Amino acid sequence: MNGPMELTDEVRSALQAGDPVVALESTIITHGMPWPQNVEMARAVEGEIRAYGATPATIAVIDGTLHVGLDEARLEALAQAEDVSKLSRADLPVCIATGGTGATTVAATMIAARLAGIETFATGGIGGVHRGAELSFDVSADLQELAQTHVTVVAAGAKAILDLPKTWEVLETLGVPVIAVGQDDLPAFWSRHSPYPAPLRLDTAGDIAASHVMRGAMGVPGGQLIANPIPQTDEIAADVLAPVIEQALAEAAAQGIAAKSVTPFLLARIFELTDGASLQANIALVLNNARLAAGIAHEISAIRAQVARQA
Ligand code: PSU
Ligand code: MN
Repeated sequence: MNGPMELTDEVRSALQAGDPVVALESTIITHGMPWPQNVEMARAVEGEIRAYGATPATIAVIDGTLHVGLDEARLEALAQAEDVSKLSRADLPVCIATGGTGATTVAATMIAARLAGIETFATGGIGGVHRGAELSFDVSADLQELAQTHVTVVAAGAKAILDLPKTWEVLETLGVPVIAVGQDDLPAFWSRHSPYPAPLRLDTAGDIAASHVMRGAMGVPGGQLIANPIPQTDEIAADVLAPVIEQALAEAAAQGIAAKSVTPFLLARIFELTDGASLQANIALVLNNARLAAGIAHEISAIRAQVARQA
């Protein structure tokens, strides 16, 4: 893809050299966190990836160009802008074709990463099956994307505002490997633990990278969801958050919040109701995911380099 896609110089040269690159989404910046914590988080995450010797590539559409890697001015403008569209798989080509500006969700970021040749992506939490989906049919396009697009996504699980057991069931049906890191149960975003056993467990970046490469080599479509628990010192216990989530959900229902607005509304209300504690935890878990993603990107690069030497 040429023309409407633009890589920063550092991202292009890293990819050409086969060096590790980590994709980052932008909906978490525009719709997931308030200003100015959103831009501080975005800078800190990029810094963390650089500290681990990888190149960050934050992805967004600006005036019809799909940017893979954002310079400081573009990052800040996007973080401050109001009324930026939230772009998922359905919206991304339309936005580019019509010269629009928008932030990419997990699904759209995966598509852009694959187009650019980036295999590893770090975020906070993926979208999933919303509570009450049996009536609303609200299931995030992130799940379908994981089934189709060969990118390994590092998240702290699915966001705990969702119906987690239904989210895990759908991913199982779609054949998406859901891999907990270092523990036998799945993490629950703001909390390390949940009652749900992990379908798969891997403990090292090397094993996660090898599984990613094997999936591709076998021609099995789709990516991997790496469920990386929030660090213990940063977590909020699930029983503390449960009533807060219930209240936010009740308010969303009473106000008729629907479709794309549900997730941003719930995250913003939970931040308010916890006096910012959930935001601090959210930032901490994204940083933690960025570190692991950098490690996985290193391991994938090492495997690719070894394969190239043998060929
Ligand atoms: N992770 C976060 N905060 C967020 C998101 C992820 O810590 O706001 C975003 C991602 O872009 C994800 C989206 O794709 O929330 C899910 O939105 P929906 O439920 O409408 O599919
Ligand atoms: Mn939705």
